[in-house]
Amino acid sequence: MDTIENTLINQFRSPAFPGSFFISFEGIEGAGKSSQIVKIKEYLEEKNFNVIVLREPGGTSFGEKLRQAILNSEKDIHPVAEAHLFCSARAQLLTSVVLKELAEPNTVIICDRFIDSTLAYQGVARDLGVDNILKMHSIFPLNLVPHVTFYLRIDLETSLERQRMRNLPKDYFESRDNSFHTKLIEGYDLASDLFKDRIKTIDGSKTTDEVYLKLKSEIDQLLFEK
Ligand code: T5A
Repeated sequence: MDTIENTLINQFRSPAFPGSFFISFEGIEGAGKSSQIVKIKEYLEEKNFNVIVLREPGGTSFGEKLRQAILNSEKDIHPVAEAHLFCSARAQLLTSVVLKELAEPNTVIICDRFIDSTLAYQGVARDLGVDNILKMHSIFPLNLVPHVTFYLRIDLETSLERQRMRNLPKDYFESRDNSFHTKLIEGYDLASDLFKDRIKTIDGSKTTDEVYLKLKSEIDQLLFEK
């Protein structure tokens, strides 16, 4: 169907560097992204890839400053300002790191969060609308998306339980109420539906080892079986 989202989605593409891959991990707080990224990095290094792990917002000194400004903010930031801050950090990361590193052969960039976080957090949970977030990403370099995205899906109870166990102070987004986090899951489900070919949904509520095995098999298909 020719919806506004479909028209906008046609503008997105993955960077074209044969032999190098750009992978992102997504999910709500406590989904297990950072834990799995450590293991996948090790696995890919054993396979002789040059692996670079980045996080969003961050990965450049400019992006890290924006990260501090957003996540430590004690006052509400207007959602439009929030979305533009994340896009600014992303544009900088794409041009000054991602595109340069992917030009090197045999490189895998693993990014902890990317465009789908903005779709879920600002587009849906902060009510800006998915089509507005897609429009913001419709020009270069923001129209570049990963080759594959692993969405580690957990429910709200699992997220809250893992945060309780970790017992760390809550940041700008973690301190929001349960309805915000429920909308995040809706946002991620919507993004997965819009970008069916790119986003692979993995059950993040399984044990760390079970999630890792599933990811490894998806990565083997992407990198070694084509
Ligand atoms: N944001 C970001 C936006 O709003 N818009 C955007 O465009 C972008 C890019 C970033 C924040 O910014 C927002 C989203 C975020 O709120 P962050 O610090 O990067 O902040 O936050 P998170 O990515 O959410 O970090 P977390 O550490 O909370 O989540 P992870 O990385 O998914 O989870 P992880 O691996 O650290 O695990 C959490 C805990 O659970 C345990 C771990 O041991 C750990 O204690 N765990 C498991 N326990 C049982 N079974 C498993 N399978 C487990 N996997 C992990």
